[in-house]
Amino acid sequence: MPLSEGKNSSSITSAGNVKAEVFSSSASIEEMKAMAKRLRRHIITMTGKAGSGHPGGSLSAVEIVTALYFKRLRHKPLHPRWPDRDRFILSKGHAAPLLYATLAECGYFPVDKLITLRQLDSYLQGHTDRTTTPGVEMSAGALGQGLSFAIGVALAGRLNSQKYRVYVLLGDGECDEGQVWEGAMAAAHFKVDSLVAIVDNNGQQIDGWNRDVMNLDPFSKKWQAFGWHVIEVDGHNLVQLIEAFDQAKLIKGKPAVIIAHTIKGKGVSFMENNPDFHGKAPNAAEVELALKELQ
Ligand SMILES: Cc1ncc(C[n+]2csc(CCOP(=O)(O)OP(=O)(O)O)c2C)c(N)n1
Repeated sequence: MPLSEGKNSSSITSAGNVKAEVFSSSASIEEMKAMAKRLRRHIITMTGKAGSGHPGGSLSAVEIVTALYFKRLRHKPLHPRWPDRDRFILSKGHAAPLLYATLAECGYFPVDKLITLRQLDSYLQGHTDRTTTPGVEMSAGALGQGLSFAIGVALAGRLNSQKYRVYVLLGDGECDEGQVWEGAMAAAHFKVDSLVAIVDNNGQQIDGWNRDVMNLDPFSKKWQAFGWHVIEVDGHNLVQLIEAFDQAKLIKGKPAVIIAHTIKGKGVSFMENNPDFHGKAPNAAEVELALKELQ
């Protein structure tokens, strides 16, 4: 069944098909591109309806999350706490609209819930809450903590002889936080090779360009110096992302980081590289324009 409009319509989702519980990886690149566009439309609609939220850093990470959830992550949308699932940890918790859209498309909860983003009593709050939202692994929003959390989850898997892999998505601005580098040191020290960090390297943070706020360069060399295997990709290229996940799996005795070069606001012309849309929702006219571009 091709990816098509409709509730939980992914060809790879198991929603509505209890026999195929483990997500398969049969989606084609074309199907995944269509899904990426669909996720972008959700992000625009959700934040527009809420009148608040973080579209820029959600849009930049769409392909990263698509490649994981629809190709490489082993998970069961109908059984969110399946003990052997691969873990996806969203450390940059403000990109919650992207994660919610993805989880809904996978079948963790109905797609029509997405428009309840940030409403009182909704389980789709502005930042993630693992106690209320099916499929969310970590309550996040305070930046800098996800890598440490992910190391703990990976080490627990090792202690329990479980085979799951742990993926954690960080923002590049988030890497200004000292705790990220404490985590980086610990992961290498403990040889956490079931761990993959992905940095959404869109070059911007809340107040503008990283190079003006707090320069991170030489970014790749920093990770190498901390003992990580570094892979750099075009973060909007699904093929490169999938290959990077596969390469990371082969690395033994050290953690891997994928530095994904992306564009903040990707896919919507007036949002691209525009820090105004870091934490500002599109108004009604902007929603209309954006959705037209994303047809
Ligand atoms: C500990 C902490 N300090 C400050 C903030 C406020 N804040 C929210 S998003 C953000 C910028 C993050 O930049 P980046 O990680 O690059 O995210 P992206 O550009 O991908 O959205 C900041 C400073 C926060 N959420 N947590």
